[in-house]
Amino acid sequence: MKALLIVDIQNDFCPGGALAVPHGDEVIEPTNALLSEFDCVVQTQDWHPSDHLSFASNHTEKEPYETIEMEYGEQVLWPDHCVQGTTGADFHPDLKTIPSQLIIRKGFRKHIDSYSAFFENDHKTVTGLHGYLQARNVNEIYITGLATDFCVKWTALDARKLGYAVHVVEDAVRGINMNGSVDAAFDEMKTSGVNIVQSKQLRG
Ligand code: VGL
Ligand code: ZN
Repeated sequence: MKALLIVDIQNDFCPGGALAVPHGDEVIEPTNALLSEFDCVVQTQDWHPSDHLSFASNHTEKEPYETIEMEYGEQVLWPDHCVQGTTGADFHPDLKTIPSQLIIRKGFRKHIDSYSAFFENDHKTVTGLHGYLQARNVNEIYITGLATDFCVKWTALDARKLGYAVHVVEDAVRGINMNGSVDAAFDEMKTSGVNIVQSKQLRG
């Protein structure tokens, strides 16, 4: 059984948002077009408390995009984004969310960021998604959404580690791109066995 996993298509990651991914809204149309091809559709939602420690504003003398050491390793500091209950955290209004069967919220623990849909950034704390997918006999995952070089990449790598067949839909993802991080993300994903596909190949 295959699943479509739609990562973080939220206002704050789209143009005009607090952590806008360049051309982030371009992932919406190809994602919507794929919905009818899947019997299992899951979305993720970045969902931070306002005192989240991934926000530069919650550290003294730190600017967005600087890094700090957290207990689990290096952490990029971000502009405040996807704060629980705000419009920025809402899904983009053009994304068709009605077919989604499960919404996984992540990043809600103050002390730990969560890029992957499976594990938080300590690579230990689980989101529950793996249990859900196992219970539904999913063994193959197609990923769309934002951002290629953070949440999409970590979701794809963890899915491979957990044994899923993983496809990233290239025309339905966009990246933040810090120092070539989008190209590096595609390299890392391919090396781990992620298959790169185009949405038109999947539309029946
Ligand atoms: C993301 C940075 C911080 C993402 C989430 O969705 O890729 N990136 N929070
Ligand atoms: Zn975040």
